[in-house]
Amino acid sequence: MAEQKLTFCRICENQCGLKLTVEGERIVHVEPDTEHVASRGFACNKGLTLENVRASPDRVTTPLKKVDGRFEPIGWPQALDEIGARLRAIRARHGDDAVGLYFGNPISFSLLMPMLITGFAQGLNTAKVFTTGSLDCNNKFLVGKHMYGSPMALTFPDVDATQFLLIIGGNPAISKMSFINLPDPVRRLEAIVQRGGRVVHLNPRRTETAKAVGEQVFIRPDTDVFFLLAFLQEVIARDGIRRDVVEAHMNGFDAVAALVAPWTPEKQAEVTGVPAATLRELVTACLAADGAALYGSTGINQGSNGSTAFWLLEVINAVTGNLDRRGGALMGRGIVDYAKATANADAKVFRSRIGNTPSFLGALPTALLADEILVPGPDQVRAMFVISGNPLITGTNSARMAQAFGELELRVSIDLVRNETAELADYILPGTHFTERPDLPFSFFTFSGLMPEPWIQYTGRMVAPPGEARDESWILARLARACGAPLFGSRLLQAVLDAGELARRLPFVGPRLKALPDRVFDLILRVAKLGGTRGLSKFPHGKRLPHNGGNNYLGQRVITASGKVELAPAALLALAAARLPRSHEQALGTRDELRLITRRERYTHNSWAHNDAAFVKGRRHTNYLYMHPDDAARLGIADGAPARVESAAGALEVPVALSADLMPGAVALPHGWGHQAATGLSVASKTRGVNANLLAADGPDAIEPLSGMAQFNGIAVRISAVAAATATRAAS
Ligand SMILES: Nc1nc2c(c(=O)[nH]1)N[C@H]1C(S)=C(S)[C@@H](COP(=O)(O)OP(=O)(O)OC[C@H]3O[C@@H](n4cnc5c(=O)[nH]c(N)nc54)[C@H](O)[C@@H]3O)O[C@H]1N2
Ligand SMILES: Nc1nc2c(c(=O)[nH]1)N[C@H]1C(S)=C(S)[C@@H](COP(=O)(O)OP(=O)(O)OC[C@H]3O[C@@H](n4cnc5c(=O)[nH]c(N)nc54)[C@H](O)[C@@H]3O)O[C@H]1N2
Ligand code: SF4
Ligand SMILES: [Mo]
Repeated sequence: MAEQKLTFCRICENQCGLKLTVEGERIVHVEPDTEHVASRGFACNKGLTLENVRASPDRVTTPLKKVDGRFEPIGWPQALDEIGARLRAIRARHGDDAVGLYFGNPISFSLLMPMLITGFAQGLNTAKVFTTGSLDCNNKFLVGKHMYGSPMALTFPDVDATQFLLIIGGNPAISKMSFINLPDPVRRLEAIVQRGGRVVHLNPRRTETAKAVGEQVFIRPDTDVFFLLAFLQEVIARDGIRRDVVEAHMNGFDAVAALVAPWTPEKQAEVTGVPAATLRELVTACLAADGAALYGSTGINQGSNGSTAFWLLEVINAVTGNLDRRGGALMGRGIVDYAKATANADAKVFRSRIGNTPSFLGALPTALLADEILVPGPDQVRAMFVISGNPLITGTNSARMAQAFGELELRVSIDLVRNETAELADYILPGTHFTERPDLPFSFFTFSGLMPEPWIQYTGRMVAPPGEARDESWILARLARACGAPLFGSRLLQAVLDAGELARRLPFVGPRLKALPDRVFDLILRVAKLGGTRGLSKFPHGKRLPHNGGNNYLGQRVITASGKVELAPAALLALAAARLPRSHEQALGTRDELRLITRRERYTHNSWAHNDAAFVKGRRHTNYLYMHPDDAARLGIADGAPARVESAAGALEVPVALSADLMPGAVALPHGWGHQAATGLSVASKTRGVNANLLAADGPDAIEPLSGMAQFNGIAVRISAVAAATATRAAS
C-alpha cells in the first residue's frame, strides 16, 4: 500500500522539504512539501528525480571485490576481514601515514557523517586526510578562523531584508547557493528588487540568475581580489566607515587601510576590466543602502587568491557597519555554538612531505593527493579509502590522479555506484542513499546556522537500503574494528559499538535496538530541549526557530582572544603581501590571454548526476566549451566545432558552444564529465563529455598557501581549432 512520508533533500544546502510516496521499499513519487517551514513547496529537478539515482540499476548492492580485473560480489564478513588484514599489514610495514582517506561532498550533507569520518581517520592515526574543502571553500574557513576566532564562524547575507546585494562568483538560480540555506533563491532575490533594493552580479559570465534578476557587471576571471582592494579603498576614501562600530568592536583597521591605500578604482580597472566609474557607483549604492551585503562564492573561492578576496569582502561588510545588522551580513548562530566548539579544530597542524605544505582543518590539500601517492619515500600513501567522492574526476590534474590511484596497494571505495574512482578499487562497499538514513539538517549545526529562517526537522529512514547496502555509520564502525583502528582512537567507544553490534544480532531484543545515528540524534535533540526525535516528529514539516535578526554578535558572541573582530590578522596580511604583487603583475601581463572558468548546470551535479538518462539526453549528452563569438571568430572555431584546450597541466578536446553571455577572454567548461571509462555507470559511460580537471594543475605550487585551495577559475589556456581529420577521429 502506498504511504506518504515527509523528509528533506540532502543534495545541496537548501535541504528542501520533500513529500515522498512510498510503496514497499520503492519511492514511486516525489513532490515538494508545500507546508515545509523553510522551502514552502520549492524543490529542484535534482531532488524531485532522486529515485532515478537511488533505485538505479547501477547501485552497488553487495560488497564487491576485484578478482582478475573483474568485480565479484562477496559478503560483508569477508570484505571486512580481508580489508582489515591487508590494511593492518600495510600499517605494520609502512606506518600509519601510509593509509590515506578522501572524503567527498555528498555525504557531508548528513549531519553525523563528517564527524564519523573524522573519527575513522583519528582511529587510523593518519595525517593523510583529503577532503573537498580544498576544492570548494577552505578560504572561507581560513578567514573565519583568523577574523572571527573559529573556522566555523561564518556569515551569510540577510537576503530577506537587504537593500543591496553584490553576488561575487555565484549562480543561485542553478547552484541554489552555498554557505546559506535559501530555498527558492531567485524568488528571494526578486523580492530585493521589488522592495526597491539592488542585486548586482560580478561575474565573467552573465548567469541564469543575472538574466532572471539584477544587474550584470563583468569581471575578468581571477581578478576579484583587485576589485575588492579598490572597493575597500574607495569606501575609506569616501569616509564610508562606521567609526563607532569599528572602534568598539574591531581591531586592525589601520593595517587593512594601509594595505588597500594604493588600490584606486583606476588601478583595479586595468586588470579587472571593471570601469572605475562602475566600481564607484557600486560603492555609492552600497553606502547609501539601508542594509547592504557583499556575498562571495566558488567563483572567488576557486581562484588563486580566494582567501585574500574573501577576507576583504568580509572586512567591507564589517567596516561599513553591515556586519550583524538587519539587511547586512549576519553571523551564523546554531542550536549549539558550533563556532565555539570548533574554535580549536585547527590547533594541530601537520605538514605534507610534499612542499612542506601545512594541513588545514585536519586535512591536506587534495591537490597534493597524487604527489602523496606517487612520490617515493617514507610516509608514501599506499592505501586509500574514498568515501562518497570521486577525486579522479573532481580533483586536480585528473590524469595524474588516475595514475596515482593505479599505483596503490589497496583501494576501498564506499559509494552508491561504481564511479571512476571506485572502478579502480580493490573493494567497493555499498553505502546508503540519503533517503535510506535518518537525519537532522546539517546547516543548523556544522555551519553554525547559516539560515536566514532557522528551522529544524527530524527525518527517519524513508526506505530500506537495497540488498546488502549499509548505513555508512555502520560501515565505518565495522571497518574501524576490522582495521584495529578504534573510532576516534577510543578503545572504549569502539568496545561499546562492538557490543551494540553483537546485541543487535540477538533475537527479539536486537531488532528493537535503535541504530547509532538515531541514538545520537535523540540525544542532541534532548540536550537542545527539543524533546528528542519523538518530540520533533510532531513537526513533520520542520519546526521554525527564532530568526537571526542581527544585533546578537558584536560585543556578545565574538570568540577571538581579544573579544573583537580582527580586521587585519597577521597571517592574512602576510599572505596578501606574499602573493598580490606577483598576481597583479601576471594579471597585467596576460590581459589578452584566454582564461578558463568553471560552470555549473541545472542537469549536472559535480560528477554524479550524469547517470540519469533524463539529465543527459539530446544536446546534454556532452559538456561544451562556452566561448564568446568574437573569441571563436578570431580563433576560426565555429559553433559546435571541436576545439583543443591546453593548460600547463594537460590538454583535451571538446565541442564549442558560442555564447555572448561570456565576456570576451573568458571561456567556461562545466566539470564533472568524462565518464567513458566507468563501465559501472551504464548511462554516464555513454556520454561524450570530457573531464575539465585534466586542465587543473596539482602540486604544491598550484595551491593557495594556508587554505590549500586548488584553482579551477582563471586557468590560463591556449585554444585552437581541431583540424577536420582529427575531429572526425575524436567523434567516431
Ligand atoms: N573543475 C572543477 N572541479 C571541481 C569543482 C568545480 O567547480 N570545477 N567543484 C568542486 C567542488 S565545490 C566540490 S564539492 C567537489 C565534489 O567532489 P566529490 O565529492 O569528489 O565528487 P562528487 O561528484 O560530489 O561525488 C559523488 C560521489 O558520491 C556518491 N554518493 C552520493 N551520495 C552518497 C551517499 O549518501 N553515500 C555514499 N557513500 N556515497 C554517495 C556518488 O554516487 C558519487 O559517486 O568537486 C570539486 N571539483
Ligand atoms: N546544479 C548544480 N547545483 C550545484 C552543484 C552542481 O554541480 N550542479 N554543486 C553544488 C556545490 S558542491 C557547490 S560548492 C555549490 C556552488 O555554488 P556556486 O558558488 O553558486 O557555484 P556556481 O554556480 O558554479 O557559480 C560560480 C560562479 O562563479 C563564476 N566565476 C567563475 N570564475 C569567476 C571569477 O574569477 N570571478 C567571479 N566573480 N566569478 C567567477 C562562474 O561564472 C559562476 O557563475 O553549488 C552546489 N549546487
Ligand atoms: S535545491 Fe538542493 S536541496 Fe532543494 S531539491 Fe534541489 S538539490 Fe535538493
Ligand atoms: Mo562544493
